[in-house]
Order: sequence, then structure tokens, then C-alpha cells
Amino acid sequence: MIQNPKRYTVTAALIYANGPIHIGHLAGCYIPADIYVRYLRAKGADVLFVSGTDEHGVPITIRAQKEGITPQEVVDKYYTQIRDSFAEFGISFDIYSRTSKKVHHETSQEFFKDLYDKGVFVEEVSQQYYDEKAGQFLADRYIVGTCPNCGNPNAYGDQCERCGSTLSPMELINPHSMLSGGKPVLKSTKNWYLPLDKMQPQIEEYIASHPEWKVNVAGQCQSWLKQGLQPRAMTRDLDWGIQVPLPDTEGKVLYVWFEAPIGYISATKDYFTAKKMGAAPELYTAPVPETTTPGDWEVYWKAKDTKLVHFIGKDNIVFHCIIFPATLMAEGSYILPENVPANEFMNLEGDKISTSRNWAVWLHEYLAEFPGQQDVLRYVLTTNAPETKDNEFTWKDFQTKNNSELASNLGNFVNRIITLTHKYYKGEVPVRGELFDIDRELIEALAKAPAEIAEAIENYRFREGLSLLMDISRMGNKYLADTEPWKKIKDDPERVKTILNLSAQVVANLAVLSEPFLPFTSQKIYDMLNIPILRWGQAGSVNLIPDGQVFGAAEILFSQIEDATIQAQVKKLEDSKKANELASKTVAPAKEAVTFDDFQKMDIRVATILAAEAVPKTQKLLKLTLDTGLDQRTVVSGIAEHYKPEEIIGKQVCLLANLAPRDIKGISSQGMILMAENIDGKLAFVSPTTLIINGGTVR
Ligand code: B3M
Ligand code: ZN
Repeated sequence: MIQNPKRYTVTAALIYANGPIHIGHLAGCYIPADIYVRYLRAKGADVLFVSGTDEHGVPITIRAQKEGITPQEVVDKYYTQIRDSFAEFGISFDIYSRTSKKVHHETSQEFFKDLYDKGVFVEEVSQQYYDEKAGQFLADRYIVGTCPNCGNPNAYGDQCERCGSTLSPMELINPHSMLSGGKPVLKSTKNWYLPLDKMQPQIEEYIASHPEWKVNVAGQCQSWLKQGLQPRAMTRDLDWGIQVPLPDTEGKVLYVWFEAPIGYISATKDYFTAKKMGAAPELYTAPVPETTTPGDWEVYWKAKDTKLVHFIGKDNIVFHCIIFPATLMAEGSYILPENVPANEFMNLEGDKISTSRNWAVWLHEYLAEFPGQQDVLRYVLTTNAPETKDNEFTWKDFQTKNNSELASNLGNFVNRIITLTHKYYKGEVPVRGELFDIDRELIEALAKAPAEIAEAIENYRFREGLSLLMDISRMGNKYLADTEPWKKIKDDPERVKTILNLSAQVVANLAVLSEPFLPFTSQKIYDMLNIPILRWGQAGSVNLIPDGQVFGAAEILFSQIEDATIQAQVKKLEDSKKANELASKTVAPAKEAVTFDDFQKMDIRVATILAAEAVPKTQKLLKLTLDTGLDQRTVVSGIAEHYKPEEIIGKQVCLLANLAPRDIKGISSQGMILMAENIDGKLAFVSPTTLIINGGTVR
């Protein structure tokens, strides 16, 4: 464990450029990473925050096939969208790079070549599944079959998403190709394996040297080690990816999980190259911190006093805690990850977030529908962060947290102080006088807060950090309620000066300490206070705002979110659920053939509904009186959820008239109304399109 790092390299997962960003991604790694980095910068630390898109691998080619475009078109489209959403959301990467860049192809090929030259890889010819129709080997997600562990019929060649077990294509029962759907054949091919089995002792030692890792992360590592590590192929037979840098390897690319983490290194190089050339690197959402020492990329990856931290979601743990460190160890000149604070998953309204089922809150849509409200989402996703277990996002909770925490607590406190200062002192901060116990308590509590919040952030407990921040404005509100400046302004105006001066100092502390969590809000507070940006180390003091400081105009930080806004979002989700159900449902399978005589046995007639009423104590049943041309009779029909009694009287319907009478809820039902059923389960009458005499036959 590094005690006093000189600098930090912080990475956030290189997400596949095969779809837009959703709240699950944000909660899983980008918001926590951004809080951590912003805090470090506020402390004046030297920190480089890198990320980008992962543009290789089967997820990209599968998407291309689905959309009917080329893999290059897929990654170009989503890279731009993802980068721009992150920027607008305030994720303050120093650079947002991409693995299709030349610098990355070269870096990962050199890395591979270096390990090859060192004799690290084990070369092995093995039998791999091959799709003869498509003329392609079937790696990872190109092959599906039944999971040998849980029986899931849709397990992938590398992983079962139902039980979470890691698989190899050979383990799948009944494998078939994702490309042609056909049964694959076995064909031999040469690949290069990282001998993780031989490296197990080193990896065990590395993981044991980090007892401080989060329980969920350490737990996954332990279970891998317990199973015993297996050699893993670092090359694939695919045509999309980074060419294997060895002779006679046409059609072979580097395994995406070999090269993608190297993307963090390439992104760092990309940052420094762009900086040296004076060109704006791909993305600065925040001004490049002055604190970043101009150095070479290598300091951030090779100096022993650099702390390397990877923020990821739980599905990427093994790659960052075992496989990537193993490649770094094998190379030998790099530092290893100091921590991998992975989060668990964020669910949405009672269901797993799913891109293919469109069950998600998409960042680009949120930004368009809630303009200027980035911090509300940051707040809700942090207070609910799945730090130790899966958690859930609901729109109702989003509304409650905005209205009764952000608006009523934080927003209200700041607003009251700015407004009262304008009202009583023309916006000039008054000089404080004699202090009482209640003031001293406030000052003491404030003095402790920065260290407490820092301790939480440094240990990746962001929920706790944010909750401590909210305690400060809660304390401020309580101080106002107890001291009642609006009453004292008449009989004890000197006292009010002290109250408002101290309260203003609390607001200034909120500006500094909220910045990692709620950067947009922090900026607005600074603007109202009209003071320059402060360092973390200055917080805790009640001398942040000089006497006589003139405030800017008061601005509402958080407005109430109305029920209708929330309902519209819930409806949007419900609609997408319905659309999915429709798309996934197919028509009922065909029935066995019947003879014409069988059909002739059925006496189907046109009849008119004369009366209709609900059957008491039932949800679904209506009691109908029908004129069948033969007689008037009673039929009980299960249509109450589809039609109201009053709207069907007078309607002509078709009736199976010779169905043997049945007793339903004590009523003798004499026949059955014919209904057509939609795939969403909706029922509709089968009615003649022109008037037919009652008793007319249907044949
Ligand atoms: N692209 C998986 C993902 O998008 C993978 C992460 C790579 S991090 C180096 O979730
Ligand atoms: Zn399974």
C-alpha cells in the first residue's frame, strides 16, 4: 500500500462504444470516479483522470450486424454521443480517448510483442468452434448454448449472464452460432495464452497485499483464486480488432480484454502528446488543473509513488484485479492497480437495467429532458450508490430527494442567507460581534466536517461523504431556526450581524465541499458569493468570506419537480416495457387439423346484446342478455376488463350457440361469445361488418 502518493492515475471503465450511456453506468463507475478526482484536485493533488471508449470486441460487431452498418460506423456514432453526454454531465475527464486510435493499436501491439519476446505466452493449437456458413471462428459472444451450471439456454461462450459463471465455448451444451444459428463444427487454430495458472502465486500475493479492498471486490477475487486460475487466450480469430503483431497471423486479433485495459495507458499517452502539440486533447470538461505537473506519461504508470485506481462496475472485476495486473506483472516495468473500487449494479423501477429491452434511463435523454439538472441525478445516484450491494433507482425517489432534500435543505439554506443579506445589508456581508455557545457549536462542527468528508471519499464511501455534506446545510437551517434572525432584526440588530456572517461562512464551506459531488451547484454558490474558487484545505474555517464582501443575486438552486414530470418518465418506461412484450410475443402455435364435419358441428350465430351487467364479486365477468334469433338467453362472458356494460348494449356479436350450458358463479351460461385476442392480451368482439339478422349463421 502506498502511504503518501505523489500523484494519482485514476481511470474509469472504457465502455463499449455500442450504445448510449445509462444511469447504471453512471452509478457503477463514472460518478464515483468523478467525485474522487474532483476531491483530489480540490486538495491540490496531481491527478490524471483518463477514460475513453472500448471499440473492439464482439459486442461492437454484433451491434453492427443488428443496425446493418459497419463496426467502424457503430463506434464513430457512439463515441461521439458518449463523449458529449459525459461532458455535458460534468464528468471531468482529462482526456476521453478511444481504442481505435493509432496510439492505442501501437501501444497494445508493443505490449503483446514484449510479452511474446519474453516468452510469457504459451502457444497452443486447439479445437475451436467454427461457423462454416459464415466462414468464421466463433469467439465469446458469437456462440450461445445451455449453461452447464444453471441450465440457462442463452448462455454465451464466455459467460452465463444468469448465474454469472465464466465459461469457455467448449462447456456449452448444445452450442449454436449467433451468426447463422447453425451448429458449429470444430476446427483447429493457433492462439497465444497467458499462463494464469503458473502466475497464481504472484497474483495471490498481490491481492493479499491489499486487505483494504472493498469486500465485494475481494470476494470475487478470492472465489476466482479458489477455483484455480486457468490459462487464458490473449488472441482471437476475428476480423475486427487489433492485428496480432506476429508473422502469419492473418485473421487474428488481440483479445479485447488484453488490449482494452492497455487503453488506459494509451489514453495517458494521448493526453500528453496532445498537450505537447498544444492541441486541445479530445476532451477537457474541466480546465486542466494547474496542479498537474507537466511530465511524461510514464510517470503516471511507472513511478512507484503514483497511485493507480480503477473505477469499474462489478462485471469487470476479474479483468482489472487479476488479468490486467497479471499482464502488467509479466511486462515488469509498470505499477499495479492500488485499488479497484468496483460498485455493484443499479436496478431501475424493480427490474434489471437492460439496453436490449430499452429498460433504462439514458443519459442523453435525461440531459435533454432535465436541462440544467445534472446535479439532481448526480445526487440521487450517489445517495443510492450500489457501493456494497445492488440498489435501485425509482423516479418517485428521484422526485422526493430533489424536493425534500436538495430543494428544502441545501437550496433553501443557501437561498435564505443570500436573500437575507441582500434584504438587511444590501448584499454586504456584515461584521460579526460577540459569540455565544450556539455560535461556537456551529464553528466547531464546521471545523470537523472537511476531514470527515475527506475520510469517506478517500475510502470510496461516497454515499457517506454526501450525507455528511448535507448535514452541514441541515445544521445551517437548524442554526437559523434556533437564532431567528428575522425576529431579532428589530430588537437586536447587532446579533443578526453575527448570525448572518457565520451563516455566510457556512455557505462558503458548502461551496468548497459540495464541488466533488455537485459541481454545477458549487459553481452557482460561488457565483452568488462572488468569491474565487477555494481549495479543500481552506474549508472548515469561518473566515472564508471577508467582511463587507458583496454578494451576487440570489439564484434558486433546485426547483420543485412536479408529479406530472415524474409520471411522464414512468409512463415512458411502461411504454417501452409494453413495446418489448409485444415484440417478444408471437402468435399462438397452430392447432391440430379438424375435419369439415367437426367444424359443421358448431352452431355459430349472429346475436345482439340486449342487456349487460357486471357479475357481482368478480373482476372479469359480464352477464349478457342476447337476442339470438332463436331465443333470448343469458351468456356469461369474461370481457369486463375490456368493455363497460353500457358501451356494448346494441352490439352485434357472434355466438357459439350450441355449447353445452355451463354454470358460472351461479348463473347458467348458454353459449360463448367469440372474441379475437391481440398479442397484448386485449380482446375484441368478432362482429359482422354490416347488419345481419339475429340468428344469421356463421360458416
Ligand atoms: N468494455 C466492458 C464494458 O463496457 C468493457 C470495459 C473495458 S475497461 C478496460 O462494460
Ligand atoms: Zn448459468
